[in-house]
Order: sequence, then structure tokens, then C-alpha cells
Amino acid sequence: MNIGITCYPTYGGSGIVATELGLELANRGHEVHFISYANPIRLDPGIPRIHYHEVEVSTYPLFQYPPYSLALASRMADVAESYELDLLHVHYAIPHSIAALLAQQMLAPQRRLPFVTTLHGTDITLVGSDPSYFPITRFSIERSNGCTAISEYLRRRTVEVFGTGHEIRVIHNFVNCDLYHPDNAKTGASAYAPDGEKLLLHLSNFRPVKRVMDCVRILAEVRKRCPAHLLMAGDGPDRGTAEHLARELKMDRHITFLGKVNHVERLIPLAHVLLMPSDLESFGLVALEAMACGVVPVATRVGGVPEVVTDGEDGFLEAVGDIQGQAARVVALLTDEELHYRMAKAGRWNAAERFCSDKVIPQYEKYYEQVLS
Ligand code: GMT
Repeated sequence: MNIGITCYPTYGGSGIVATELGLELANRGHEVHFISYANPIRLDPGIPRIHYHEVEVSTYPLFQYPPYSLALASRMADVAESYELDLLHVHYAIPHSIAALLAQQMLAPQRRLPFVTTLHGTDITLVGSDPSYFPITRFSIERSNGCTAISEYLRRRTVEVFGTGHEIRVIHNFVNCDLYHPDNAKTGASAYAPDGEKLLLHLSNFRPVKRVMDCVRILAEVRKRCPAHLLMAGDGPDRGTAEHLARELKMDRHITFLGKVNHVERLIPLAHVLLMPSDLESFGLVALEAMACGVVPVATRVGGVPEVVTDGEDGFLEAVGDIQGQAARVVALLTDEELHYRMAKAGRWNAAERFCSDKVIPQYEKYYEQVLS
């Protein structure tokens, strides 16, 4: 198939899933065309069957807000025509879904261009339910030829919020289990913790929903009971506040702020525990990536996270903001080797059995075929 993919190319779960999906599809023989304003961060150029088409947004003094959605729609139609795309697959409803609908209408009736919208979370739970975007988000979901959600939670939430009867197929996020795998020796860990402390890891876009300050507070509690060093990977609006809190709690020596990291599959296996104290996660991709690497997630019981992490079996789930509860779980994992070994093993097993790319990608292929027929 010739597939066009549009996503946010920056640091964020939906762009990462879209990029990994494109790479997996190309690996399986499809021609994949990324259409976006920048090269997606995990997309190395020069991979066979992967193509990238940049959307240029011209500015003009009259435009206070350059019309990206229109430029995107034009580029989608242009690429679809030139490369005979069979379908478009857009990730994150706003504004990608409506741009795809415009592209489809521009090409009709000469050629058919069905599009699939994948909902990732904040496009429904935060942005889409904002009154200024609500009607257009519902409209674009209902006009999509296919619509998928990355968890059962998000499917339910979309139906609740938008009251739509449009079919939404749940296709869970996935992980490449060959790329993401445990590193039992954790040799690279000493670069961050020369005194041999075990590593905790947080990886996100540092938006308020991620509650990055909780990570700093959890570390401060953990260190009252056992040594540990925290790696904070990623960047975003709350990074400065987290760094300030680290100094205030005298934790700055025990935390490394890494900024944006490109090859997270090399970093994650160095850790013992992943911290994901989010206010909300529709899936929590990083928890899955951690499980595949034998790193045990200590997370919050929110949204779609319980569909990924089985509390007490391959990770721990606590209430949002319960610093003591999360810290106690971390201490248990750092001090009880048998417990850590058992949960890490279960995590790797569950990630491979339920969410490995070779189990999930065929679900997308089948769905595309259904939409095309
Ligand atoms: O919250 C983020 O990291 C960004 C956001 C996005 O769309 O870029 O992530 C959402 O999509 C991810 C991939 O499907 C999910 O793993 C995240 O749980 C989801 N974030 C939220 O629901 C808050």
C-alpha cells in the first residue's frame, strides 16, 4: 500500500507512535509518506520505503496566525496525487483530521482518498473538549473513514465527551521488542551514578499533565530510605520549576536533567524503575517501553494505564499525588531484588505477549484494508 502519515513531529507520544508505525509498515513492504512541518524526531533519513514531504507555511503580514491546516491539506492532496496514495493516516485529531478531510474533498471526484484518524489522548481529553475546538473535533471524527483509539479508556471517553455513534476501533500502542530489550548488566548506569546507586527514570515532554515535580519529591522520600539517582529525560514547560525544586529539596546532586534524548531505547534499560506520576495518560507509552526493557513502572492509576500495567504483577499503580505511596513502591523495588526480578520479568513477558509490534501492526493493516474496501 501507499500510505500517507501525518503527525506532530516533535517530542510527544502521538508523533512517536506515528513514526514507529511508519517504520514498521515500511519494514513490511509498504511505501510510507510522512507529511508534516518537520522531520519526525525518531525518523532517521534514508530508510528504504520511507519518504518525507515538508509542509511549508508561507507567512504574510495579514496573517496573524499562519494557516498551517490549509497548507497541510494542500500538501496532503498534492502528495496523494503525485504518489498515488491509497489512504492517509493522521495522528492526533486537531488539526490533522480536518486537513485530511479537506484534502479528500479537493481530490474528489477524480480520486478516492480515505483517511483514518487515530486519537491519542489530549486531542480528546484536553484540547478537543475545549469549547473552541469541540464541534470541529466531533465533525472530523465523524467524517473520518476510519477512527482508532489507543486504549479502551480513550474510546469510552471519546464516546462520552462527543456523544458520537461513529465506530472507534481500539488498537493499542505497541513496542518493538527487538529494539527495546533488557540490559541486565546496566553497565552504562555508572556514567550517571558513579557510587553505584540504582537509577530511577522519568521520560516525558514535561507538560503539567506529567507532574514532573512529583518525581523530584518521590526521589527525596526514597533517599531517606535507600540510595538512588534520578534521570529526568525530555524537556518542556515544567523543566525549570522541577530544577528549582530539586535545588530547594537539596536533591540537585542526585538528579540529572538530560534534556531531549534521541535513542531512548539505549537509555531506558539502564534504569531499575520508571516514574510516571501523571495526572492522566490515555495509554502511557513510556511505561510499555520500560516494561519491554525490564524496567518496572511505578505509575498512577489513571486513564488507560491499567490496560498496560497490571498493578502488583508488572508494575505498581498509586493515586495521583500520592508521593508517599509511590516512594514506598520504589523503595520496595530497589531493596528487594527478588521482587524486582519477578516484576521486571513479568513486564517483559507481558509487553512481548500483548503489545509487540508484530502483534499490533497487522491490526492496522487489516483495518486499512477494511477502510479501503
Ligand atoms: O502526553 C503526551 O506525552 C503527548 C500526547 C501526544 O499525543 O503526543 O500523548 C498521548 O499519546 C501517547 C501515545 O499514544 C500516549 O501514550 C499518552 O498516554 C497520551 N497522553 C495523554 O493522554 C496525556
